[in-house]
Amino acid sequence: MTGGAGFIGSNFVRYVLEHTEHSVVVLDALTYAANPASLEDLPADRCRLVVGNICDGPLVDRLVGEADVVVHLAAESHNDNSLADPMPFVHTNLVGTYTILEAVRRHGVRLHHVSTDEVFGDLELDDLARFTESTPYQPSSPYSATKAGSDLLVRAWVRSYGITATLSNCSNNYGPRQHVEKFIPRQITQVLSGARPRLYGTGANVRDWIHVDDHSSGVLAVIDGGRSGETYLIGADGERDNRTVVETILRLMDRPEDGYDLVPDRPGHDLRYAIDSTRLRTELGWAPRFTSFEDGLADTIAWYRANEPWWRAQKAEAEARYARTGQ
Ligand code: NAD
Ligand code: TDX
Repeated sequence: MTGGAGFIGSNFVRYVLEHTEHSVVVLDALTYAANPASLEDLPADRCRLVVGNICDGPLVDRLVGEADVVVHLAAESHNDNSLADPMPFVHTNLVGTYTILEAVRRHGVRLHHVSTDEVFGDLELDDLARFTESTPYQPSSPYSATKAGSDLLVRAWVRSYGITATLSNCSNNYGPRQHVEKFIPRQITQVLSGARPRLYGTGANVRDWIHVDDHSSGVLAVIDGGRSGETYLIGADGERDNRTVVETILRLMDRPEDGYDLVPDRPGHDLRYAIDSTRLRTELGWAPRFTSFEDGLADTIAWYRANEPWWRAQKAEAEARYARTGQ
């Protein structure tokens, strides 16, 4: 798999080792977003880390040739970074995915491509509509545009070259081991650092939250039962506006609910994401296990409280980047 030292990747590796008999080889470039500590305690006979870039054709070719299934998660993943400097997103998300596709084509190896609901653009705040597998692509940011492009490359390689590949598009993940640049861990670690949470704009934007372990079980369900060329949406009916999420974090951390700051909005900020996961549930029998967002959030807060050495070094660097835009 690719991207296994990042947030979802490292939780996915743990999920696979716990719930299956498989062994995993992780290809990861260890960018700023990775944390090798996320893999350190795993059994060496079942998880091997190869440090390298998914754009490195010969390396990717060798590793794909040794694999039964390739699960592709490596990406530049943060919208705010993509606004400041889009080039790494074009490189990793497009050229990197192309490099993986050419290797699975040569070796006839099955691919699962992990993607995001952001490829669909956004929904109106007062609309009841949700994204489905047939929603047209209309990405807003350099990040989501490059993820949309990567999905289209996968579909084209299935149709034109006959590779065997499935795709999944998931909503916003939360849980342990997420980089502190992202919304929920940023706010938790603000409070743990004695600072105030930072809410973009008015905090009215809505995200559809899913626990990262439920994303992992969804990906495994698609790998086990999904049909080649098909896309499956993964979501757990977790819609919340950002202000509600910040207030919940403050309450769970015994702080006043109004103890946050409003900061400049993200340019082009998508209003609302919402996933209709009927297909995954009915065709593949998947269901989320974390049905209470508050319980999952409380577990996540407890994890960051107990694991300060894991995140402390990233925090100053991430806040220095936000300071440049006043966010
Ligand atoms: P992340 O930023 O935490 O981790 C990305 C990992 O990929 C890092 O370990 C990084 O070192 C690695 N990587 C980056 N560029 C690389 C390259 N060129 N070669 C090799 N490795 C490279 O991201 P994440 O949040 O864990 O997201 C993982 C995947 O899931 C991405 O494809 C993302 O688009 C998708 N996704 C994320 C979410 C979410 O809420 N975080 C939701 C849906 C889909
Ligand atoms: O400090 C903040 N304050 C704030 O209000 C940050 C970092 C974010 N926000 C807002 C912006 C979004 O409306 O919170 C929401 C979530 O922000 P992010 O964590 O940056 O996530 P988002 O932009 O929604 O994208 C995430 O979900 C889909 C992941 O980062 C993507 O990789 C994934 O594809």
